[in-house]
Amino acid sequence: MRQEGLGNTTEDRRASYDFLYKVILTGDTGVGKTNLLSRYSRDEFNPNSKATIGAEFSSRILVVDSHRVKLQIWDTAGHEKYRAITAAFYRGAKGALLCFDITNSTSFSSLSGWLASVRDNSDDKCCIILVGCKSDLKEHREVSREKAERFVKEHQLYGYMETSAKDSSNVEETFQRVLEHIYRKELEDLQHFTSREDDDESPAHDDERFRQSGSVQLDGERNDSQAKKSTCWC
Ligand SMILES: Nc1nc2c(ncn2[C@@H]2O[C@H](COP(=O)(O)OP(=O)(O)OP(=O)(O)O)[C@@H](O)[C@H]2O)c(=O)[nH]1
Ligand SMILES: [Mg+2]
Repeated sequence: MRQEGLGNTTEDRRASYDFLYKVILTGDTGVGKTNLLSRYSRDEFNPNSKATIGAEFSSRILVVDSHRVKLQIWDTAGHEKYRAITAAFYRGAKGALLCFDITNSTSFSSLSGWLASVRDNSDDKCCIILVGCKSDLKEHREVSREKAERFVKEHQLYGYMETSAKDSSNVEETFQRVLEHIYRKELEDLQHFTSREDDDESPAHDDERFRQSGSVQLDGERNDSQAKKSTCWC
């Protein structure tokens, strides 16, 4: 990961970022959300993880173009009893990983409910990606890739990825796809906003960084020292 010299001390550099995007993980209990996040943020897998209570978050900073982008990722509890409160954590989310377990068809059947809740409570332009977890257990598969892809099309989601927190397959790639999409959308919105300002002969927007940006290049590699974890008990 490229380290930018934005601060004077290591602590400053860790704390500083240009953009902050909130991303949420949602889906039935036991599908693997917590392990997906712990694999991504700390490169850890726990075969005996306990059900999440309320919500927890981890952060990771990546460099996109020359900008430091902080992903604040909220892992919400899938258990029915937390349903009402977890929806509150969706507020302001620019990205959502809608998770199910490929070995559990019930978790796939629940997706419509989770999706409705995300759409009701998150940012209007929230990028929602469908994630089939536990891809290392293909021999126990209950949900086909085709079925998942049909769901994506039908509900106009951003895409479908199959991941394994156990063997790390596609974990990095899934978060990168979401980050890339959010960043592009934000860029388009800002360009639209600045071009409208130019049309109005208003003073130029002072954020030239966006106008100079071209394609999205993700230089971010895992940097465990930057992964933070917090818990929110509800
Ligand atoms: N084989 C395999 N097991 C996994 C994988 N991801 C999670 N698990 C296991 O599935 C169980 C549940 O995983 P969690 O990550 O705690 O599930 P969760 O979605 O966070 O569940 P809640 O917190 O209750 O919503 C644990 O025993 C994990 O070890 C995976 O990719 N492969
Ligand atoms: Mg959990």
